[in-house]
Amino acid sequence: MDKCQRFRALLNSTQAEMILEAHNGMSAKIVEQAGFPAVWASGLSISSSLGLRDCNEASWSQILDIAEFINDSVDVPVLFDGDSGFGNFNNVRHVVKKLSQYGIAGISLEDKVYPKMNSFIKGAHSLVSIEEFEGKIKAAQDAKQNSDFSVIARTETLIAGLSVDEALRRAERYHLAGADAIFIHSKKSDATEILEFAKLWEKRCPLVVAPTTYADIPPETLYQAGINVYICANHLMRASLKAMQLAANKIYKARSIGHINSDIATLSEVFNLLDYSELKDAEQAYTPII
Ligand code: SPV
Ligand code: MG
Repeated sequence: MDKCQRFRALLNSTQAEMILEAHNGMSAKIVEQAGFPAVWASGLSISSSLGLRDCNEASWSQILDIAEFINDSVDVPVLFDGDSGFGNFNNVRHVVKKLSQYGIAGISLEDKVYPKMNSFIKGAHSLVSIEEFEGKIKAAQDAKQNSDFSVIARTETLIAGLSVDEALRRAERYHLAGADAIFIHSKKSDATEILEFAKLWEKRCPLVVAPTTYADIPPETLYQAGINVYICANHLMRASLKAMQLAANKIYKARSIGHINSDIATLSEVFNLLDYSELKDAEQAYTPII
């Protein structure tokens, strides 16, 4: 099965599949080695690691370059966070064509205006019309170069402060427009509105969530409610931020790197992760002995 087919199988899995964020090739390898079945190429995490804010400050091609590194680093499928599509339907089809040429397994597109703002930033989160977003879903489906590439429609209805009924109305239209799954997002600290949505959705198609703010809910409870994919959306970026701050402060304070080794990865660990031994083998195979 290729990566697109494997991701499709995850969407239809008989358990809640947890997938974890990566923001570069190294973090993607860490996700894969930990055992996760897929990588979430998070817009927030990629932007943050570039030193930029999650409001389309980075261009679509800068984000795509990173996604290509992520995808090349792992054998597991990558789900790309396509924000609101980086413009109109035409930008969507351009991006989807590139993603599917790279072998990326799918895109999540959200129904917010462009430029978008991260869902957890207080303030207005304006949605585009249902008709405009239906056009983006259709454009994505028509542009994909692999028939198993997944197009996930993410509704930000609840983020925008609207009702579960409105979220269902939008999700139903997106489903009919050809979305392979619905990503329902919430910023509440409990899962009540997500569970209500899932119950009323009645498994019309797979559901995806990112329970960043209602993190205590067990994946099994979500699965029982009809949710198939559980995205841990930003946790390696946040782990690295803390680890890097601790190391930087410790080194600065001590004016020395002598005592920091037990807090950080060894160089051997770096070389193992990046498989330097393969290069040695390749050298032997490809370098002529003169
Ligand atoms: C991301 O990881 O960029 C997401 C998820 O879109 S969230 O930040 O929760 O909106
Ligand atoms: Mg995002």
